[in-house]
Amino acid sequence: PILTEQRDGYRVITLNRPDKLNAFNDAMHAALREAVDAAEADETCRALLITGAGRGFCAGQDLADRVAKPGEKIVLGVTLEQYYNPLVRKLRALPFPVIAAVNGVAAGAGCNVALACDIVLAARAATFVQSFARIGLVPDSGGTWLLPRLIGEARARALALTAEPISAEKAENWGLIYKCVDDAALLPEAEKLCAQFAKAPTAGLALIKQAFAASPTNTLDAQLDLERDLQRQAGFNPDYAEGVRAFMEKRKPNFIGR
Ligand code: LHQ
Repeated sequence: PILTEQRDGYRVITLNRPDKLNAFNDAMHAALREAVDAAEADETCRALLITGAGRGFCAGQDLADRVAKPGEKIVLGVTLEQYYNPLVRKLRALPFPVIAAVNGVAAGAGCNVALACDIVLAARAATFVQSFARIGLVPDSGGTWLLPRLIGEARARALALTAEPISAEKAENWGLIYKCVDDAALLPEAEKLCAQFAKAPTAGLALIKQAFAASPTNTLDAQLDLERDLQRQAGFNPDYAEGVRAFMEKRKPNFIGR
C-alpha cells in the first residue's frame, strides 16, 4: 500500500491504494510508519516527499475498515492513538523538511496529514475537505489545531462544521497551503524542492522546525530566548562556517547536512 523511492538525498513515499483514493487501512498505516522511520534512520535522507497514486491524495481513514459489526463498538480514539497521532508528531519532528504533493482530493485525516507536512504543494485539480462532520466525527490528526492557525478561526470553524470542499487555488489564497500548481507541474516542482533540500544545511533546517514547533505556545519573550539558543547551536555547525565561506568566495556551498 506504500511505495518508497530513494533519490539522491531524499525519499519519495507514494500512498498506493488508488482504487480507494489511498484511504488508510491498517496495512497502509503500518507500511507508512515503516517508510517514515526508514527515512529518518537514513542519514543521507535530507527531505521527504509524500504524494498519492492515482486521482486522489488520501481519503482519510478507510471507513470500510472501521465498520462496527452488530453488537460491537469501535473505539475510534484507539486508531488515533495508535496511528494518526504518532504519524503527525513524527512528521513534525523529522529533522528534515517534509513536502506533501497533493495530487487530488485530500479528505478527513488525509487532509490533515497533508497539512501537517512542512510544505504543501497541490495540483490545481486537488481539493481539501474536512469531511469528518459529514459522518459525525471531529477533525483529527491535528486539524482543530492547525486549521485556525493557518486560515483563522472564521474559516477554520466553517470548514470543520460544514465539511465544504475547497479547491487548491482557494487553499493557496487562504494560506492553507504553500502553493497551487498546474497538475503536470506538481511532481516536477515537488522534486525540485526536494533536490534543493538534498543540498541544504539540513541540521539548520531541523532547528528552524524546532523554532516553529515551539512558537504557538511561547510568548515573544520566550521565543526570543529560544531563537538565541537555537542560533548558538546552529553557529557551532560546520555548515554555518561553510555557508559564510561560500558566500564570501562567491561559490556554491557544499553542506554536510544532517
Ligand atoms: C473510500 C474512502 C474511505 C473507504 C473513498 N474509505 N473507501 C480516524 C479515526 C478512526 C476512524 C475514523 O476516521 C478517522 C479519521 C478520518 O479520516 S474520518 C474521515 C474519513 N474519510 C471520509 O469520510 C471521506 C470519504 N470519502 C469521500 O467523501 C469521497 O470519497 C471523496 C470526497 C474523498 C472523493 O469523492 P469522489 O471523487 O466522488 O470519489 P468516490 O467517493 O467515488 O470514491 C472512489 C472510491 O474510493 C469508492 O470506492 P468504489 O469501490 O465505490 O469505487 C469509495 O468508496 C472509495 N473511498 N474514500 N475513506
